[in-house]
Amino acid sequence: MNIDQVIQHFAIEGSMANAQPYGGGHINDTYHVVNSDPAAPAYLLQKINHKVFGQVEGLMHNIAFVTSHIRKKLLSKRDPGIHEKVLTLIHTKEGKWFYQHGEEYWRVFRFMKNLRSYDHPETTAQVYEGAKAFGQFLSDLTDFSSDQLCITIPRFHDLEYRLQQFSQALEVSHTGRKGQAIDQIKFVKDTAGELLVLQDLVRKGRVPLRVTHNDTKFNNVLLDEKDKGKCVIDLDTVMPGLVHYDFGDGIRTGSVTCEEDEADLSIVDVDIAKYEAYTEGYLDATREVLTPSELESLHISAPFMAFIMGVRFLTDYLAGDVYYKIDSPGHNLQRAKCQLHLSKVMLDRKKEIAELIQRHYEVPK
Ligand code: ADP
Ligand code: GN1
Ligand code: MG
Repeated sequence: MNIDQVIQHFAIEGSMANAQPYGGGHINDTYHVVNSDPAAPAYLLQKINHKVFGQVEGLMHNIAFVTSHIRKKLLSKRDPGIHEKVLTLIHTKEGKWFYQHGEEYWRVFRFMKNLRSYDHPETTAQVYEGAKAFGQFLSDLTDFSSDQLCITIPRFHDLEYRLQQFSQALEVSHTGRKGQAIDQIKFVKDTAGELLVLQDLVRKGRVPLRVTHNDTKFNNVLLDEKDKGKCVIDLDTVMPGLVHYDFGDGIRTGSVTCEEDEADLSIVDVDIAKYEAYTEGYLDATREVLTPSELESLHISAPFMAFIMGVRFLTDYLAGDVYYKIDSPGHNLQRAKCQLHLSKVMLDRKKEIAELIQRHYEVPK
């Protein structure tokens, strides 16, 4: 179905002039819809990846619940910037949150024209602001009951489960692909134990399950022209989870020296100034709600997220590129090499990083 036909099913103001592919997400297809009426809003149209998200109805209810919860908070504070601080879903002319045509599922948001995201933030001020917005998102959802949420991807950041998928992919993988990934396969096997500690903390009840975003890639927060953090977007994976997932994925993508798929591993590193800015921003919005055990274990977050992403990219490479969108046949392997290397770099610097984080949550005596 073409975009012109799809958009006509939604209750938009004005009419569509044109639509361009937008953003660099690995899962859904996104389009920027320009309005023929210059006084009417632009829109963001997305085709939801139904192979990845089996329960579209539940997923869309999650987004509607979460955005309405945040909107109510902003209204109660009489926040004047409300339209830029939470996503606005546009319903279909039949009053549904998505339009289904056969196996295609579509949704529309209002496009926030004065805001933008950064795949790779340029300044520590941007990092601080993005982190604070992600932290505020977590704080705003502390009183949101997770019973209302549909689990859109079960065991999403469960490392034991991701390692099982990795082992299964190894069994069925082409010898050629396995041969290309010998070093990464060994690294995953040798390092997994160190990162499974996070799962142990959950099992022992040391850290609580919260309502988390679970995909806090830095380009999932919008900043304004003055680089003020405004709106957290991409809410498909809001589910019960650990603060470590959100804190860690922001660092993995916003406080590093390279892109997610950097081929030159010699330049893959953490940018310590940005790491510190992220920590400061995130804690400025969450310090009041996080428990001592969460704070003390935050330093494991970023290597954990880099590692689990590395495992997932490697699994997809071994399985024949069935999950993520790719630009070339070796793309998932290149992403895996970069993310696994990043997790190693961060584990090698763990003492320095733990001290840095501690400085930001400890109250001076
Ligand atoms: P994906 O799942 O493809 O990552 P996103 O929902 O993150 O999709 O959208 C892709 C990009 O589009 C984002 O990184 C952001 O730059 C931009 N974007 C998303 N929603 C909006 C919005 N409501 N207003 C303005 N820009 C948006
Ligand atoms: C996917 O859709 P996008 O690009 O925001 C993935 C995330 C990964 C990310 C890696 C549903 O997110 O878990 O962190 O790629 N989303 C899903 O870039 O698997
Ligand atoms: Mg996104």
